[in-house]
Amino acid sequence: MKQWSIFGKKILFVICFCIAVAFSSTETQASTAVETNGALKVEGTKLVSQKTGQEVQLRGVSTHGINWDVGYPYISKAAFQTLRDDYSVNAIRLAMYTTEYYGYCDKGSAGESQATVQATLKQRIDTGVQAATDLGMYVIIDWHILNDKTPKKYQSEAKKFFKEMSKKYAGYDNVIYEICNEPNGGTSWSDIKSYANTIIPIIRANDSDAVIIVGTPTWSQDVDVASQSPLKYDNIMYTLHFYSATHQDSYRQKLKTALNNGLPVMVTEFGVSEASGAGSMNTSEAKKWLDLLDENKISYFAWSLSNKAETASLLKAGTSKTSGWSKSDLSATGKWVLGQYNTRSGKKTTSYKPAKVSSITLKNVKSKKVKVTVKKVSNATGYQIKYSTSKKFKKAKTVKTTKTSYTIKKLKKGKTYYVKVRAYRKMNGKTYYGSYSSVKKVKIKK
Ligand code: IDC
Repeated sequence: MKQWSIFGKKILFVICFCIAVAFSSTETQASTAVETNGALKVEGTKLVSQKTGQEVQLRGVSTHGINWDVGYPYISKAAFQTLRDDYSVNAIRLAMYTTEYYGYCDKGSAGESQATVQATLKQRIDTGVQAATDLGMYVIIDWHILNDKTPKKYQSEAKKFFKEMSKKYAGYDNVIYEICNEPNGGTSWSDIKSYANTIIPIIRANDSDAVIIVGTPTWSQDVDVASQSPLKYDNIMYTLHFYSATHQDSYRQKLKTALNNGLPVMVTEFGVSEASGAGSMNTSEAKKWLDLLDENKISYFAWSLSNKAETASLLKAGTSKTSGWSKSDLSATGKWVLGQYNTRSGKKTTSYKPAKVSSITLKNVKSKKVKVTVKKVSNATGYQIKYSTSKKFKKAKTVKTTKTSYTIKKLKKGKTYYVKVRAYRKMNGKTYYGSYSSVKKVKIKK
């Protein structure tokens, strides 16, 4: 018998093991963007998979500056996975400011040495690259120049930085280098070209075929200018940035000119706000932009994954969640942009949240009880009843029931109770709540 039971345990183990393998393999069948496409290359104006030869379009999210606390808390596998699984995001851009906010080249008011600031920033980049890699997402390392205006200003730091990065990530199929976010302040295309012609060979020496993104004059708007005199390297794309409440038809015209001239473009940053990141949203113009980009299979990245109180942020101002955001954790911009991502990538958005309870009735029955009857909500697993002697539900009690009627006991005679009910639904181990019914009251007379 003993022998048998050991044997039995072994069989059980084998069965469990097989089930585990079966499950893990079904999980990996839904393959990630990087599993499907591998390394990328540029062909004509398109981004293409080196593996399949198919055109690839990235729908990405840019971090805010990874230099400070409205940016770096979201560099994690959990955050990126939420974006990937719930909002159809297949790429991340890690925006590292060179001057603002403890910049890589100008630490500003940071109390640490410049070398410490740099080490911290490189550590954050590595966390981001590893998380994206684990999740099969593409990832841009962005040298986020802005107040420094011309990439020439910190060219020697950029040389060192990209040498180190390209050496470290040479074997990664998913890493993309963006060498200068937004040249501005009158920086000419020929200045940018001279910088690019310095940095690109440094990256190429370590990583011969990585895709490299080059900024264009006037805050990366002048792709038309770049298209008249492109760089002489393969696998290069040029940046166009837009903020739809500011940049509209005339800027789309610049894109059309650039494409007509054969320039490969990537929108590594866009917003539905004004160019300042604040102000009003303009979703009808944003829709025109995304339609044009989708038509041309141009990749785009939304600015920014942050809870900073500004229109451009994808998260609700001040939300403390650093991953697992449901729609209610997103800002108006986040809801619109990530909703577009889901729709445009063909993802069906299923809302597990049950409907609001439309009505309830209360009846005081003998022995200080109240019978609560709830109008049935389809798909609800059950109902949560909340009651209190305070109108504001102070010190409220809650009970759950899977039935549409429930009797609350042990109430206090002579008191008035306020009651509201919401439906809940259990899906994949999570509980989703609907909205509460309106409040009803009942006096305990018997
Ligand atoms: C903005 C941030 C904002 C920050 C500001 C200055 O959203 O919180 O205070 O930078 O550092 C860009 C830039 C990007 C800007 C963004 C919105 O690449 O750094 O971020 N924007 O102004 N180009 C056009 C708009």
